[in-house]
Amino acid sequence: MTRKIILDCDPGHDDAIALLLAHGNPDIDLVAVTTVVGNQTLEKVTRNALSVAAIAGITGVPFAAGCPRPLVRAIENAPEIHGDSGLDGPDLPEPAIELDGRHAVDLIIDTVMAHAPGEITLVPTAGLTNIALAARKEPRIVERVREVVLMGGGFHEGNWSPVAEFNIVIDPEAAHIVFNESWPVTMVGLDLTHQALATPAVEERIAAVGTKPARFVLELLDFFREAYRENQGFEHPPVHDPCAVAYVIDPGVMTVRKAPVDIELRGALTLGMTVTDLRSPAPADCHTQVAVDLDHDRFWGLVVDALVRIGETGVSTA
Ligand SMILES: [Ca+2]
Repeated sequence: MTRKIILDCDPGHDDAIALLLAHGNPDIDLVAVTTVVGNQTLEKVTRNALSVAAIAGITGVPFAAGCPRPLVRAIENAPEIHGDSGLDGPDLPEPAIELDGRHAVDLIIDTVMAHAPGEITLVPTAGLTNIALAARKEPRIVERVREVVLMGGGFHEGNWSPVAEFNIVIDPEAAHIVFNESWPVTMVGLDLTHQALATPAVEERIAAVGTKPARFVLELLDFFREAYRENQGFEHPPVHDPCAVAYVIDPGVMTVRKAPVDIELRGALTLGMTVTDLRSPAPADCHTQVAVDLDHDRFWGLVVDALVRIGETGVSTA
């Protein structure tokens, strides 16, 4: 059975790869793409999303722009990691599709409410501003969404502070809302995504696909590698966001563990920490789980397979 997802993103090098994976995988039905301020301004990440759609040949899927700033905090972007454009490295084509006229929050609500309960999975790979506002504006989506599989946080690792991850710490109040709603949440955090390294062997597999979208991914990874070497001491870049999509496609690609997670909003040193209670056993009403170990080969196999299926001109979704 195909899984219908809404990808809420801030492209972003790894968001771009997540979008390609979602589009190219036959078990995913990408029903909407929404953007939110994060890696760069809303204007830049939205344009990037449309450019990636042009590269992947995505048509017939609504794209909508969402929140231009976090709920409470000032805007924080990540030019160190993603460059001035938010997607530095490759030449980006002109968008070939128009934005949906709706606000992303309304597109999320409309899409969830138009489908049967349990049909739509939310896959946020950015700050949680849009998702939090959608839950507040139309609380009935919380019961209706099948699950939320998000890239963000970490139970032992941080990147934007010693204990906090970027997507969570840029809008911790939004994350607090999302983690405290009753829907099932899978946190695909840094403990997992720091295993999703684009090694030279991975790049060889992608290069062997030999298409324009595959070369686009290699150009993204070239920039990403340098950014992660300079800023975070990685030899090969961790490619976070497609991990969340991969879990929806094939839960066997990673191990997960049930554990309560809450968001620190007041810590002097720990703002935005995804505080995870790993004491056993998890309470019976626990609705959150955290990703632990990645099957690296299986994960990259999914990405390569999606690129093969996309080919030169993209998979038609119209
Ligand atoms: Ca992202």
